[in-house]
Amino acid sequence: MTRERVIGDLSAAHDGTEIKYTCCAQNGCWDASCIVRCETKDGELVSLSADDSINAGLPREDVSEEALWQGMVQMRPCAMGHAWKGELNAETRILHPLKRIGGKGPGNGHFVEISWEEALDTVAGKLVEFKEKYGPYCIAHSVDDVFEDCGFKLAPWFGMGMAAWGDSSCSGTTCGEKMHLGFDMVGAFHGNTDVCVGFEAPDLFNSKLIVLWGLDPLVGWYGSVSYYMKLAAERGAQIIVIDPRYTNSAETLADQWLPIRPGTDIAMLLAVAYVLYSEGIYDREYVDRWVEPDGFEAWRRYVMGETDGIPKTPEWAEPITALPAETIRGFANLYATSKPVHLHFYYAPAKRHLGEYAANAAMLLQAMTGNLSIPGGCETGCSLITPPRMPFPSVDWQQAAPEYNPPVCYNIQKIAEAIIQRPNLDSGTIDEETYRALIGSPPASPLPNIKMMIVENQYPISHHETNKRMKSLEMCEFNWGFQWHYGQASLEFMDIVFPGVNMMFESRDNYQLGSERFMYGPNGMRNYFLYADKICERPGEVRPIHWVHTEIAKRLGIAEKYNPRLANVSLDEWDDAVHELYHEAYDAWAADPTGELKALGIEPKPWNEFLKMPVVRIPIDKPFYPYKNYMEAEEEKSPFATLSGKIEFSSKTVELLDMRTQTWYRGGLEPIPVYDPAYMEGKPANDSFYNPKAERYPLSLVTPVSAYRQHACLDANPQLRDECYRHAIWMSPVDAKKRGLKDGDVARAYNEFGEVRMPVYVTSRMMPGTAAVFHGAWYTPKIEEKTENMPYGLDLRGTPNFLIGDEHAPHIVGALLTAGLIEVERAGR
Ligand SMILES: Nc1nc2c(c(=O)[nH]1)N[C@H]1C(S)=C(S)[C@@H](COP(=O)(O)OP(=O)(O)OC[C@H]3O[C@@H](n4cnc5c(=O)[nH]c(N)nc54)[C@H](O)[C@@H]3O)O[C@H]1N2
Ligand SMILES: Nc1nc2c(c(=O)[nH]1)N[C@H]1C(S)=C(S)[C@@H](COP(=O)(O)OP(=O)(O)OC[C@H]3O[C@@H](n4cnc5c(=O)[nH]c(N)nc54)[C@H](O)[C@@H]3O)O[C@H]1N2
Ligand SMILES: [Mo]
Repeated sequence: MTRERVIGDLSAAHDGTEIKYTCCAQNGCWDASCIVRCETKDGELVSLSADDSINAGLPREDVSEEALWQGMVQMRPCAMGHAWKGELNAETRILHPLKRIGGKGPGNGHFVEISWEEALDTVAGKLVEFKEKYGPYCIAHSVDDVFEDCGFKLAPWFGMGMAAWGDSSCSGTTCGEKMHLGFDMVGAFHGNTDVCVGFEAPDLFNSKLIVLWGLDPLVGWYGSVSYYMKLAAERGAQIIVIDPRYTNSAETLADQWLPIRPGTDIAMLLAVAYVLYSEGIYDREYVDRWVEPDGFEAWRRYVMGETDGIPKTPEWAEPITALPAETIRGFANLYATSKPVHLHFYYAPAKRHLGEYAANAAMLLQAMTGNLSIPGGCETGCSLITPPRMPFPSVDWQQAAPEYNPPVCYNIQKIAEAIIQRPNLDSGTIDEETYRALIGSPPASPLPNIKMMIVENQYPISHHETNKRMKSLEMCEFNWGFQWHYGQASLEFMDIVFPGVNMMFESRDNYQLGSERFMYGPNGMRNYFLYADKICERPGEVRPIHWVHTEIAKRLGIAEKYNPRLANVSLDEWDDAVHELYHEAYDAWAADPTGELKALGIEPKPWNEFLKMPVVRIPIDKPFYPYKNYMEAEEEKSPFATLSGKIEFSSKTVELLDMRTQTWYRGGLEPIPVYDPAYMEGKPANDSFYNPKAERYPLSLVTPVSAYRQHACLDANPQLRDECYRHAIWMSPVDAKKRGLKDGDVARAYNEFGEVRMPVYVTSRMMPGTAAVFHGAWYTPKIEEKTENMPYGLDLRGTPNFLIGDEHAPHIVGALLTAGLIEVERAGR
C-alpha cells in the first residue's frame, strides 16, 4: 500500500465526522469519570480519543503550576476507556430478547430469541403473579439493593421489593467512620448531611507524606487522584505503599514498599499507636480540642497492654505482619514527624476478617497526629465525598411521590444465604432468630422470601462464594434483567434476558450508579461536568434501559407515576425526547436563578453552542480537605456527629448498644479497634492464618481489581485480553519452587469452596506465603468435569471468587469479602 493510499483511506474514514463526548464511568475505577471524545459518522463510532476540553494540544507537563493547583487539567481515559469500541461490536453481543427453554445452569437448557412484546409481557406478568402469590418481599436485585436502597426501580409504585444494607465496596471503612467520627455514609448518599470527608486531588500538593495502605491508585483510582499523586511525588512528597503486592503504584510512585502479610494490618496499626503513645509523639493540641478523653485513654491502655497484659509493641507485631520491628518503629517516627500526612487506608484491607478494626485504627491514628482534617491530610475512611464546586443541571422527571417504602430486610452480602436458608426456615429446621442472624435481618423487619432475582450485573462471579451464588440463582423461580454478552455466567441462570444497551455510548440512560447524563467530575475533582451524549446507534434490537422499565411500568399500570414525561413517547422518538429533557434542564440551570453561576464567573453558553464542547469547568480556588466545610466555619460547631460531639476512640454508640446482643450485626464488636485472633463462636475466619485449615491451604489469596477490567466488564474485550495482559495467579519464586511450578505453567488453585485453573505468574512482586488473582474473569466451565467443590464444572479461566467464602463471623459490617486461603499445584496431576 502506498503512503498516499494510506493517507487517502484515513482521510476518507474521518471525512465528515461529527464530534461528541461521553464519559467512561462504569462501576469500575469508582470515581474516575474520564471524558471520552468520540468521532462519529452515520450513527457509527469511528474513533475514540482523550479529553480535549482544556489544554488541548499541550503535553501535560506543560500545564502551568497554577492550572495544576486549580484542577484545570484533562480527564483522560486509560486503555480501558479506549477499548470500549471493541465491546460495542463484539461478536458475543446479545442483540435480541431471549427466553430460556429448559433448566438453569451451565450445560442446561438453551435460549431462544423472542419478541420485545413477549419479553416485556412475560416479565410484567410474572411480577403480578409473584406479588400475588408470595407477597412484596419475594423480589431482590442481585447487587443494587445496597446502602438501604431497593434496586427494583418500580418498587415505590408497584408496592413490591426490599432494601438491603451493606455494599460491595466500602462497608468495612464506613463502619468506623460512623462509630468513631460520627460520619454517616448512608446518610451522605441520601443527601442527609453537609459534612464532607473527602479531599480534592490538588490538596495532595500540601502533603509531605502520602501513605497508600492497601491502595493502588494507578490501577484502582485512575484519573485525577493518581495523576496528582505522581505530581506530588515530583514535588517532593514521600510516598509509602503498604501492600502484600509490589503494585504498579509501588513501582511507579513509591519511595518505600512495606510488604505486609494480608489481613494483619491491625497489628501494624496498633504497633504504630504504641510508638506514638509511648513516646508521646502525637498532636496534643488537636487531641485536647477534638478527641473525647475517656476513649483516648481507653485505647491507650489497650495499646500499652494495661488491659490485657500484651503491649502492642513493634516487636509484638513483627511475627504477625512479617514486617521487622525496626521498620514499623521507623515508619511510626516518620509518620509522627511528617505532618501533613495523607494516610489513605483503602477498601480492600477492610474487606476481610477484622478489616473494620484496621480501618478504624487508621482513622484514629490520623486523629491522634492531627492529620484527619487539615490541608494535606486525609480522613482515611471512605474518602469519596467532596462537595461539588458549582451547581449542576438536573432533569425534572416529575415522578409521583413514592407510595411504598421498601423496608431494609437483609444484608446484601447475605443474599445467597437468604435464598438457600429460606427452605430451612419454612420447614422449621432453623428458627426465625437464627435465620435473621444468618442474613443480617433487623429484628422487626419483614423476612425476605426471594423467588425472583433481577440480574443486571455479574452477581455469581463478581461476588464471594460463586458456587453458592449460582445455587441461589438456580433456586429462584424466575430471573430477569439485562445482559451484554453471551459467555457470562450470569446469563446461565436467567429466564428472560433483555439485550443490554451500552449506556455510555448507545443511549441517554442514567449511568449505572444512577447519575444523570450531566455527569459531574469525580470526587477528588468535582470542578467540572459534561453532557455525556448518546454516541452511536444501537445494534440489533437493543433498546434503552429507561424505555424498558417504562414499558414494564405501563403493563403494571404505573407508567404515569414512574415516568410521566416519557410514558407516551414512542421508541422512535425516545432518544430525542430524552435529549430535550436535558436541554430543558440545561436552560433552567443556565438561567442562573440564584445568581450562583455569575458569582462563580460561569457564563453559560446557549445549548447549541454548549453541545459543541459540552464541558463546564471552573478553577478550584483552595483545594478541599476532609471536614473543611466545618473546620473553617466561623462558629465552633463540631463536625463530628458522635454522641459526645468529639472523635471517640472508644465508640460510645457501641459501648451503649453492646453489639454482642445485636443479632442484626451478627456478633461482637469492641468499641475500640483491637487485635483479636480469638473468633466468635469458636470459629476461625476463612481468610485467617490462624485457621487450622491453613495447613491444607497455606497461601493467603488477595483478589484486587485490575488495570484491564472494570470488575467483570471487558474480560472478553479482544483489545485488552489478547493484546495487553495474561490473566494469571501471582506467586513468589519461593512458593512456586516449593510446588515445582515455573512461570507460565498451568496450575490448579483450590480450597474447600472451589477450584480454578490458570497460568502461574512467578514474581518477586508477590511476598512469600501469599498469592493474587485479579477479580472479574468470566467463569468458563468445563461442564464434563464436575467435582464436589465445582458442582457446575471446573473453571478454566480463573474466577477468584470461587475461592472465597461468604462467612462474616465475627465480621460485623457485612462487607463483601475478597480474601481467602488456597493451595496451588500443577494442573493435570
Ligand atoms: N481498574 C479498575 N479500577 C477499579 C475497579 C475496577 O474494577 N477496575 N473497581 C472500582 C471499585 S467499584 C472499587 S470499590 C474499588 C476497590 O478498591 P480497592 O479495595 O482499593 O481495590 P483492590 O484492588 O481490591 O485492593 C487495593 C490493594 O489492596 C491490596 N490488599 C489486599 N488485601 C490487603 C491487605 O490485607 N492488606 C493490605 N495492606 N493490602 C491489601 C491489594 O493487593 C491491592 O493492591 O476499585 C475501583 N477501581
Ligand atoms: N474477588 C473480588 N470480588 C469483587 C471485588 C474484588 O475486589 N475482588 N470487588 C467488588 C466490588 S468493589 C464491586 S463494586 C463488585 C462489582 O460487581 P458487579 O456490580 O456485579 O460488576 P460487574 O461484574 O462489572 O457487572 C456489571 C455488569 O453490568 C452490566 N453493565 C455494565 N454497564 C452496562 C450498561 O451500560 N448497560 C447494561 N445493560 N449493562 C451494563 C455488564 O454486563 C457488566 O458485566 O464486585 C465485587 N467483587
Ligand atoms: Mo465497588
